Amino acid sequence: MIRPRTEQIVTIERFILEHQPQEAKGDFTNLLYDVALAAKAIAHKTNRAGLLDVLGRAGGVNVQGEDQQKLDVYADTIIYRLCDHTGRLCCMASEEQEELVEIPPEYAKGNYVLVYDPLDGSSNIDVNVSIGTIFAIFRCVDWEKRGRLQDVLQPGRNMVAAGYVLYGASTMLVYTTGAGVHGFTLDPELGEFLLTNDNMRVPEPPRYYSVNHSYFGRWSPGVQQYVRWLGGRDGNDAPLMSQRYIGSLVADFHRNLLRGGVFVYPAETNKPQGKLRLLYEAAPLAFLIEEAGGYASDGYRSIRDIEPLDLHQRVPVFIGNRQLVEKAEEFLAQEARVQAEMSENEALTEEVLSEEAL
Ligand code: AHM
Ligand code: MG
Repeated sequence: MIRPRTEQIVTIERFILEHQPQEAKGDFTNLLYDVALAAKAIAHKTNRAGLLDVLGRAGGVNVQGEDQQKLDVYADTIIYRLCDHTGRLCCMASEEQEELVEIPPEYAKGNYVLVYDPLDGSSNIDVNVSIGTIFAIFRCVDWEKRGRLQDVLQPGRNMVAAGYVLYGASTMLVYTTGAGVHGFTLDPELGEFLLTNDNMRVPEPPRYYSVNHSYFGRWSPGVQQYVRWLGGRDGNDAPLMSQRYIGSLVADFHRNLLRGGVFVYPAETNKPQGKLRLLYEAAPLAFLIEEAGGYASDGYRSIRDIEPLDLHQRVPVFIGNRQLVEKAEEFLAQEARVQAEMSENEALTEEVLSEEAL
């Protein structure tokens, strides 16, 4: 096997160290290593999922009312265990845990906060389709009273780092600390993440749009029109794109980041806030896409500006190349204008009718 010369090999440790802010004390850098270590442990387990008989349901149901898979439980536990006693964090929040994840008081000494979706796309585990971990780091809001819910319920704009791990044909860790987006691939022989994608930018022209078309009938007219536009069926100013949807957010996002495109999970009649979670899924990916030159919106405003009110809050998501996401905002603004006009007309008609009845 031909290996690059040693001086060309950049490990994730070396990269993080060389790119840490000058004032960094090391806690933040080490926290990223901890996450990378958890990612290796999860990758090891997912690669052997069938062999180790860890497939199938664990029997529990998570706070979203969905069945938990054994690997979800493993991923959730390993991230907690690798990060709870290091003294770098004051609390955590996980998509798999209903409440704020507290850290034993003797270790809750750090000023950082970790939020994570331990294993996203878990319904794909049984069918051997790529899955992922999503994470983000905040600073606590008040050093004196750190470890409270307020530390977690911060807008994505306050994140100091965000990233994901994709367990696919190879395992990749992609992260940002606000200075570009960088991707590392796990070398299984070395057991180390090596820099493979430095300073990733979402390319133009975009190649793919990703949406679950089977929900078409549950979308608002504005979203329906937008998705028709994406597919070139409404107007002729959309870039020529293919439709691709894996149903694993990290995998769909990663492909679109590399090839250009937009991922859409809008509000539906039966899910008014869509499906994806603001804290563990949408906001971290929004940070990454902005750092890569793209944009993420709930259809009306940047996802990074939304203040979470609840740990498990959901949000409609439009994320990808900026002009494609801004086009969604245009369609939804137009829809809002039409609705406002209709309600105004209805009010006028009612007024006229009631005057006539007098
Ligand atoms: P999960 O957090 O329960 O794994 O669900 C999130 C997943 C995302 O990875 C994916 O984008 C979405 O659900 C797919 O949902 P759907 O099957 O409704 O299209
Ligand atoms: Mg998830």
